[in-house]
Amino acid sequence: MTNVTIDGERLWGTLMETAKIGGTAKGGIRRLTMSEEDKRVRDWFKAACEAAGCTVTVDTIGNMFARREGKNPDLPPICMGSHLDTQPTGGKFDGILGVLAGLEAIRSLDAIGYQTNAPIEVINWTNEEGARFTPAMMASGAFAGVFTEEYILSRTDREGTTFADAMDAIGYRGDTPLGGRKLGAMFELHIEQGPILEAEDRMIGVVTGVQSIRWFELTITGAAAHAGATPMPARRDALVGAARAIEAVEAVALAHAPDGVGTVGILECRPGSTNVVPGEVFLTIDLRHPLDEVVARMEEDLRARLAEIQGRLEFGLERIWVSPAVHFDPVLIGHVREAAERLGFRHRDIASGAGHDAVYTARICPTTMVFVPCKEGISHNEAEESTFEQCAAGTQVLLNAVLAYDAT
Ligand code: HGY
Ligand code: MN
Ligand code: MN
Ligand code: MN
Repeated sequence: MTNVTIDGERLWGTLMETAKIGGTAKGGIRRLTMSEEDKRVRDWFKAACEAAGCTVTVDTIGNMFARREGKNPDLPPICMGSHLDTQPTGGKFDGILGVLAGLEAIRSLDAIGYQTNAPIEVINWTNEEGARFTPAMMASGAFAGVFTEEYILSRTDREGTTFADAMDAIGYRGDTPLGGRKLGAMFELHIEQGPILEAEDRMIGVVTGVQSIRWFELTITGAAAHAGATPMPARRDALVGAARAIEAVEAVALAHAPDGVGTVGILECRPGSTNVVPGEVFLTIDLRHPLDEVVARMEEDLRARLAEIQGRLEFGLERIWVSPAVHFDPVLIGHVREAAERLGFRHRDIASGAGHDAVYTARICPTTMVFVPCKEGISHNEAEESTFEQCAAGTQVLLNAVLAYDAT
């Protein structure tokens, strides 16, 4: 198999250039899906891929596919990719590295005129983060047939804007039908978003799978009342109920330690006035564990604890997303491990705490991931950092694993 060497400088240049699109004062990125910033980075990605000789198509929910033909057009494409959307206070690497590593791989192949057997596709999956529209990873999920197109188009953000309207506002509703076509394989490069690789001084994570995830929305209804004239025993204070619910989420996670995690990420207190006892609170809950059956037990535990604390309040708990644990393809995992080995990078097998689009592509084609470290495991934070060496190493392993698979 020919060695194709990636150009770390060129890769790093694309990371730093795109980091300016939606760049924040603290050095992070705010690029919510289907925002003006998302449009600009999508335009950048399309132009860069077309300049590299790819044809770029967009499907009906905005997923972008940059295709480089191989010797045999009948073979299903070997894909690389991830997501260009970010959290509200996201970092420069989460998702973006996986997409730009795919572009760098294409550019490196072009530089020596290497033609793969199978076509190569670099994918930008819409709305991996689930920050503006829930759930997360919903567009790769729809491509894999888990969510319908109607469901995706109808999702609304906290301002009430539908996904369809937001997508039309930036002109990224494509005409390529959603899904329904075979992918040959998917390799996703991503930062670990946790501390293990850095702590063990390892350059590469050979990712074996992704843990189980459940998302909930909880609406707590009490009674708005006057902060001065309402005696304490007469109150139905929804925010006090929310405080107890948040404690319950933490207790559920700790009761399933060390791998159980629980997070309340959004809290909206209504009406939100200094001298009004809160009548209603909306909050979100994210429960995770490596095992599906344990996450199911965590949900039961949560429901029992909420029933105990609700008192004279109404608790409306709705489960809005279940993402079962996923195990990646052993053959592709082998190619990643082999590539890391041959390149002399310290590596280890690792399961992913974070969700990724690879979770859903694993349902429709052989899939795996490559991890590189990030500083102190910090992610979903503007301080997220990875290094030139780590990004270059991950991209070289990604390309070598793809070429090894293409040669089989
Ligand atoms: O939620 C996740 O794990 C992913 O970052 N969207
Ligand atoms: Mn990500
Ligand atoms: Mn993320
Ligand atoms: Mn992810």
